Amino acid sequence: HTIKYLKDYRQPEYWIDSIDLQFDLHEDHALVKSLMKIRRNNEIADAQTPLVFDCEALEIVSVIAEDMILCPGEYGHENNKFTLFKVPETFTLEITTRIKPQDNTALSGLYRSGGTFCTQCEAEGFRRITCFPDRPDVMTTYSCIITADKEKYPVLLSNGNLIETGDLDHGRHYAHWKDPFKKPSYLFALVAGNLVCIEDTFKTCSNRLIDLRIYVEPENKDKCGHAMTALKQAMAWDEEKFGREYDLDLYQIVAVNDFNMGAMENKGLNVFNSKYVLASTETATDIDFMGIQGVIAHEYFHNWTGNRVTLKNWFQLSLKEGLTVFRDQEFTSDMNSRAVKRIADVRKLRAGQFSEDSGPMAHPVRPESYMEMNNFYTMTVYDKGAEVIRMISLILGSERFRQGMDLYFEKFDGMAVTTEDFVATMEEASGVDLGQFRLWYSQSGTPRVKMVQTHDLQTGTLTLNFSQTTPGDKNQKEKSAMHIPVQIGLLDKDGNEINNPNCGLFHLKTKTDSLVFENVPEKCIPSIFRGFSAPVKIETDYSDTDLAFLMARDTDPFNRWDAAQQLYFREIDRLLEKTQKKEPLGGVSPHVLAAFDLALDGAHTDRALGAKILTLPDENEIGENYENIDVEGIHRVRCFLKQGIAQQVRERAMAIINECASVPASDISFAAMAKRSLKNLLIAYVGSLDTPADADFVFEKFNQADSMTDEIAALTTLSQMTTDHRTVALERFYNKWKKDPLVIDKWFSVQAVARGDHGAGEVVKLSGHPDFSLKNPNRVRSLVGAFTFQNPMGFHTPGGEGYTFVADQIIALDRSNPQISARLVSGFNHWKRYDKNRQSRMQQELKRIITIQKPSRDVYEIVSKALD
Ligand code: DPP
Ligand code: ZN
Repeated sequence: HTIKYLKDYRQPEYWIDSIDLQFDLHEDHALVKSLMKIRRNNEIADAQTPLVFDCEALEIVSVIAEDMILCPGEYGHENNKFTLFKVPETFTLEITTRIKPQDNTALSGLYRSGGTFCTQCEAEGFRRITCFPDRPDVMTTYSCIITADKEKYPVLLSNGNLIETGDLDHGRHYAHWKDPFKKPSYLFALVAGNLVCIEDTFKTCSNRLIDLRIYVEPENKDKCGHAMTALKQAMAWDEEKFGREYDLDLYQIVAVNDFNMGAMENKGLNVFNSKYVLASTETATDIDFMGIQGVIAHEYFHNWTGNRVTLKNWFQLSLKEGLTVFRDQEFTSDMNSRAVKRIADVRKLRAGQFSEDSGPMAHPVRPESYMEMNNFYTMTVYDKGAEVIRMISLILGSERFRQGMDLYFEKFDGMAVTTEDFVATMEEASGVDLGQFRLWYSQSGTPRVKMVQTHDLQTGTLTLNFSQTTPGDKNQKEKSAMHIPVQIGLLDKDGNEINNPNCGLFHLKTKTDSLVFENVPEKCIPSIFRGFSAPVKIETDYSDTDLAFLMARDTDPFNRWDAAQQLYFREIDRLLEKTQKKEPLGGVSPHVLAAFDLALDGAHTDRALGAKILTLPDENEIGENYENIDVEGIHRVRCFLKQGIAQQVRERAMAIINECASVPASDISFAAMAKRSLKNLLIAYVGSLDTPADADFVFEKFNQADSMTDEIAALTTLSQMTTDHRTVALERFYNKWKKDPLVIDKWFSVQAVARGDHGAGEVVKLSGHPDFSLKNPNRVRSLVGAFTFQNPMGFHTPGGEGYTFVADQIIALDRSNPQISARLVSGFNHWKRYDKNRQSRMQQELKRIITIQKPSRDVYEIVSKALD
């Protein structure tokens, strides 16, 4: 397996000015005819330069160059490359290939999902359809004719505009599509199936009427309304916030059940995992509704950040993904609650990206090398990439950031560019120097920032002493100091903001630096990294009292939540030390209980934020604080803390649960969602006490539930209890929903994450359930993925049964779908952070995985890095 390096990037040797594709779809194969107009790139190629295209898993049927039929000896076809040894400066080339979509279990290229043909070409799937320079800097005009059986596949779709349709002999028909915009091959798409659509229109800022269509299987027609609403919101938002108008006259979305990713932004024809389209309040949770709104918007925003301006090479992936995640985060913030969105994103970043940054797959936001590109659709590229854009917008200010974005679109529309082009444009538009800031793209690892205060009350001088370090890793042994934006405010003893000229944005650029505030004669509390102004690990000298004060009084809602987290972490750390010393745990500290109580008061005014503040960090988030992870200790201590709190607040919790009970299931306004989230959180606290009366109470909530949000929340709580209601509820839920695959995914997940202390037996048994299948990525994620990543006690069962189970699934999956298999492997990435027994068992499984016959490149890359 070869490694590709950014430093080796060269321009393509041949350009493809246009490609006319024709697909003949049949039950056991598809014929793909591709007619290309080819032009030598004289900047780097000459008459001696062979033409080399990518091709994979396809049979070449015929090759015609300039009307001349070539024999197999006149072109090369080996090692996934198609070669013409000598070609003229410009010529036409027609290649016909035969592929087997029906056998394509990797779900990359052209494949079948149920009765529907669909494509996924990002990153390198187009080469599994036809021979082509399958790289994002080759931008081409596409047309596409699809022919298929009319009865089985009445709907035939591709990118761009529909030119013509008609009937053919033998019950077949065709559709001819043409995309006026040049695009890289990864944005090509085709769909053929028996689908129905819901339709709507959107009037753009220049009064153009756009047709909007969402295609689904007939039984799902009544579940698309929310996705359509989200699409129209996203279109209006992008006009208002970024001045971006949609360009084609038609925008199509297709939902399919079998999909490796969340969704795909193909030009004018997004293909979606049905999980991010289909929703009704009976079948989808509030989190699902939010997820749909966010992903629909994300793919829509790609039309400008990704499609109109695309990537020079895959190392630049964050150019479109970091930027588009930033855009979808801003959209969600504007549509709902900025603070709540920020908290959710930071939790994800800390638990997922920080852990990636400290493991064997650590890489910069702009990676320097990869073996398999699909392994680099990571939280570092996406979420840390979005943080980098957020910091740029903070440093520039929103007005100059917008000017920078305008200039970016103006300069690079229709081009394939780099993250460096982006940063340079931001500098050009704003006059701000981002020289040192560029390290965020090239240096891996999470910086640690320490803040220590010295306050001289006599002179009224408050000094904040900052220091930063980033631990070395394989990418860079020594790390340079980063440009870290620190958003700062000062609070007086009553929680009022102190006006001081040094409040606001502080630029930490050196290893150590101090910020001095004058005229602060009284005790005050600094609030730093407001809104999580930089993706760093923060250490402070706050006392528990300071944290409780910030949790109650900070005017920055994110920092109120973060102070609560720090308070919980400290309490957990204290308890963890006790369990490790085998001392009795005693009780929960009174100041933590008092702080929780106070937050419960606050939850009356902002329920959504209240629910976040009252949520304990999960076991992964806690583990991330320790170099050596004590699986049982963390589990035990967290349960202890949760129960301690529950005992204390039981009565008040019951009152709030009742108060929030009245919201109608059909109401999916943010306020209604907030009520449900607070109520269900408190039900979970009560359930953690696990008495028979609590079990009856939660079971009653389960039976009364009229929305999926409430139903799954009660089921989740029950599934962690010892009551017999657990089995009854799980069975009842299954029988009620067995026809709806997205709901059955939830049923698998609930059980996959519960009762890790019972070992891995339940999940092994579930993998034998008739509804479990390795063929459907959502199902694999819902059982095996949830178990691996969200059930530390189960996955890390000391006897190793969890490891063996997951490794077995990885090995089986690697034969059919390497992308999904490789995702699961990363569950073993942190093996060196566990005790000796677990280390050796995990290492053993990694070795077993890599010694199977021909592991995929995807799995090989992750495992070899983990074992290194
Ligand atoms: N479909 C994936 C995304 O939108 C990859 N482009 O992030
Ligand atoms: Zn994306």
